[in-house]
Amino acid sequence: MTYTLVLLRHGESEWNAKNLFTGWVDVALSEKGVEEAKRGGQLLRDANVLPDVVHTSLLRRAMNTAHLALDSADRLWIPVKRSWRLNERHYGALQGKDKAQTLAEFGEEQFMLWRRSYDVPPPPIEVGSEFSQDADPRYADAPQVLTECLKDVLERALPYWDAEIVPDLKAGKTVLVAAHGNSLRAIVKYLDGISDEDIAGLNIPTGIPLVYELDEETLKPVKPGQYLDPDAAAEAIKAVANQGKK
Ligand code: DG2
Repeated sequence: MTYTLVLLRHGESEWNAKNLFTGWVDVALSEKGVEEAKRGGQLLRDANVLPDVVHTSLLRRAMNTAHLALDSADRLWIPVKRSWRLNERHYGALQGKDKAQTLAEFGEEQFMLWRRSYDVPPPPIEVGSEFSQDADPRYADAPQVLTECLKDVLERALPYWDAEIVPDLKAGKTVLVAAHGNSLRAIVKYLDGISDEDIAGLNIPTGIPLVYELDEETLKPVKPGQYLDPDAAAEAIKAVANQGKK
């Protein structure tokens, strides 16, 4: 027997469209992102992959994507669990900065180190600055986070995986995780056992469900995760990889 896990990156956000580093800044979905989220739900419905529970972050682009996708799949009634542990990686002092300008200013090596290295965080954001979340009440129960690398994201996501997601999987529920480019990269790294070096090359497209069948004993994938629209996913992955270079 296997358990079914669906990973869904939110639809395009307004800041994805503007090519800005977002992190914990709580931006809305763009119009295109709303359509992507709805289509993600249709893909689930067409494939008859029907979530029984959804886990999402505290950021509206993921929460609204979950809502729109589940509405399209006629599963809006399922329980929703939210946690800051599924938030996007905190992008530190890069939050609010233009990706292309950052690339031009710091060069490709530093840009890619900040964006895709496993263990190099961007400089911390200044407390009290425009794009900082230090006074945001939704994080009252979280430690203060001023920047994160992917390793930090995995370390804060894993306790949530073990405590909240695994029990739902073991109860036989089809679990939807509606989250972000980097929080999902962390989960995929863990599930697929991707090395610290190779994870730099993994990008996740917006709005296309990625379906895993997990072994009931090991909770590891029995085969590679499948995007429900593989052609669209392949195109969108290239575009994410090239962000900044435009
Ligand atoms: C993006 C990811 O996060 O950016 O924070 O800018 O998935 O919430 O839109 P998301 C951001 P990259 O790491 O791909 O540059």
